[in-house]
Amino acid sequence: MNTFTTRALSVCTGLMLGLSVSTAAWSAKSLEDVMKERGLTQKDILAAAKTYTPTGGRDEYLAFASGGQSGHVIVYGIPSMRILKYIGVFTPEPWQGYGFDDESKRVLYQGDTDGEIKWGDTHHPSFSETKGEYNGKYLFINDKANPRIAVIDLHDFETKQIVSSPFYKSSHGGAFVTPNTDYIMSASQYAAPISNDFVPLEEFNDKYRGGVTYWKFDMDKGRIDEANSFTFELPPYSQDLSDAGKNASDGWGFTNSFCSERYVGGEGRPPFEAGCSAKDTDFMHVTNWKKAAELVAAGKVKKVNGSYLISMKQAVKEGILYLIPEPKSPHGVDVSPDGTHIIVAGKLDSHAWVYSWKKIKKAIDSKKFEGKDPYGIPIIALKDALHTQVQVGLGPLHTQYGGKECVVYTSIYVDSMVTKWDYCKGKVLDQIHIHYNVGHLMTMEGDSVSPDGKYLVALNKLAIDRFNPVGPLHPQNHQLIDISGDKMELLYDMPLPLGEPHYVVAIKADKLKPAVRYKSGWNSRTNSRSEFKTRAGREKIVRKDGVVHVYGTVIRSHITPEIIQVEEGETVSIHLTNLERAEDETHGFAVYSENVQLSIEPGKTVTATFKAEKAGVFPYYCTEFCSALHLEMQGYLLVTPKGYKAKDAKMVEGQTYTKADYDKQVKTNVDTQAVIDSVVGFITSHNYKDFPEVVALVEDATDQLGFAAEAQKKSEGYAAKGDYQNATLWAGQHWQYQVKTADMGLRAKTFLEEHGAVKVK
Ligand code: K7E
Ligand code: CUA
Repeated sequence: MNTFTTRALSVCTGLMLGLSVSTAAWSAKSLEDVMKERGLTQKDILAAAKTYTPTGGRDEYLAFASGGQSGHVIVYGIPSMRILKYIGVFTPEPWQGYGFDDESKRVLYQGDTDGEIKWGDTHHPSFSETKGEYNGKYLFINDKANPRIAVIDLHDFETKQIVSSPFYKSSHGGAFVTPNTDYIMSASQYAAPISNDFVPLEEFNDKYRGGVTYWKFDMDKGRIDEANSFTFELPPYSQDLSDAGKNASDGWGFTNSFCSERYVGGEGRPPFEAGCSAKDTDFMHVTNWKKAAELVAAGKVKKVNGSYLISMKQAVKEGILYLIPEPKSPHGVDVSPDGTHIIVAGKLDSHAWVYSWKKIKKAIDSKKFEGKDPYGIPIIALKDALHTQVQVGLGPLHTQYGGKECVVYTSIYVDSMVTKWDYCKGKVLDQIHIHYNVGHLMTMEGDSVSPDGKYLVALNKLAIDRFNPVGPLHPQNHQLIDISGDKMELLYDMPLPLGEPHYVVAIKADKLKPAVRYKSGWNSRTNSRSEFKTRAGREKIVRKDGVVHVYGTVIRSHITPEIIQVEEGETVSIHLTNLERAEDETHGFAVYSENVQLSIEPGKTVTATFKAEKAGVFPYYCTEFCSALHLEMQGYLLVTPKGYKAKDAKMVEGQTYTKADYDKQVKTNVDTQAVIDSVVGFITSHNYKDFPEVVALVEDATDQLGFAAEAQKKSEGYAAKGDYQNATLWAGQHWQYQVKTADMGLRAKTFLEEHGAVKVK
């Protein structure tokens, strides 16, 4: 057997052999044996069967969870609960090169007013919607620590934009979208001066403010339009969560608050927690965004800090801002799919309060108010807004709508429970204990106008004893619950060790159409052709405006150029284009001591710019095990001392080659070509053109074969001149290209075999 087939066999079939051995050992045991051995009950087996996803299987839903303190978004499948991706949003994420390449740094530091903020506290993800249905195009998420909203494109699961509020110093009540994603709501949290100046606490009532921003979203561009966004100035009441009205209540927004006492603790006064929970009720803010948008369009709203700000006075005058009492220290505010009801639960009240939009609207239309708050905002009386109050448990937080009419699920923090109840009739239907202290909870497509129900995920703050101990900081626990029947059934515990997941949203997986590659030379962050796009054979090093621009490429298994020489003190800008088209053929790029880590997915062009401060030798390499000769995907950045003169000496090679070596390599190449020919024969005799994945592989293989031909020509040229050193090396390179061709060819062949390709004439 020749060298190639031996290697190919060891690489390709080793895995399969291993698998069949273990399958045999596994099947020798019966299900009963395994249950006994592992102490599993029938119920466990049923739960396993409902969640287990065999190899190659897909999930019905994809969930996008906030990564809390990590500043990331975590993507996982439901019901398998397998984690699929961490998306870097407000925090660098090295695997994606996010915050390491120039292109993504520009996104990460967008909207960063005070230097380089490298983290965020992500809370609430939400999908873009069309007519209230998730459309699978974009995901938004807020940063509570810094008042920011990020836009993630679901075409490639990358963060594309970050905007920052010019008014707030924190923001919790975002991101919540209006039914056609005209706007993304984001409310402030901790009251603060609207300016960036120091304002003493004595002026809290007069100068500290809250607010709710409606960020204008342009669905075609996939970007927030800051210039046409606007903010309602609100009292310093610690605005909390929000939700946008839908259907019946479309055009309106609802925002909670939790310290309408306007209390400030410290300096010998009782703490915030005492003063902020003194009153029996707080205020729900009701804002009319449609009318506000008209005022903005009509030029009737002034700009403050460069952005439209609707003062409370103007909002009251225009009749677009109201308050309604709500249960003490509320948390979630959730609008029903038909928009007719709004549910608010107070953390310090065991009841969930159900409001009727019809009643609220009637009070607004008939100007029936019980009074005004200190800022002149009309207050609608509770009795004129309330539908019912239901005792759901101690410490209710958030509510999600299920697939059945009037049925909702509320997280009960103190009791560590989920309560299923009927908000139309006002009665509890079922309760389930969870582990432990649930925050948000989520049903499938639960925020849309037509929730699927089916599964519910409880996002538990404390895992305590659920998992193997890993030190004082425990993972958080996402618990999957089957809600398809009358009784809720716990299916699975998933530890999440990345940060506190405040909220998660799940979409039907088939609504997402993610790309497998970029157009060649693509800047993914701006979604346009990169000015640094480089083609094979056109690699170059150009010095311009004091910067050494390296236009390079990566392809299995080399980086071009392999040597970059600069002088100490020069700024180096390395632009790399991945020439691959095959699915999942990403290359990485790291340089010793320079904090460079790029992720170069097929087609992408990315840049790393840094100053070569010190003279020295800096190896660089590909960080993805992309091919058999991945380790050889390397090079040197040589930083010469100032004024360095190259010595007049030749490189001495570590190995010398003879005609015998050359002949041996040529023989191997001939054998390998025979393997390639047989694979090509298989592919072309099948309907491979019907499989885009295979077409991409064939294109890449053809490229590699083209390179192989060039290498062969060089090798033969040197051989003709009797230079067997270079002839052997180029023959070896010829073989490398052949191996990569064969590697892709075999992958294509396997794909065709596994996907029912048929023979063609
Ligand atoms: Cu309840 Cu930020 Cu929505 Cu945490 S939040 S739980
Ligand atoms: Cu490319 Cu390893």
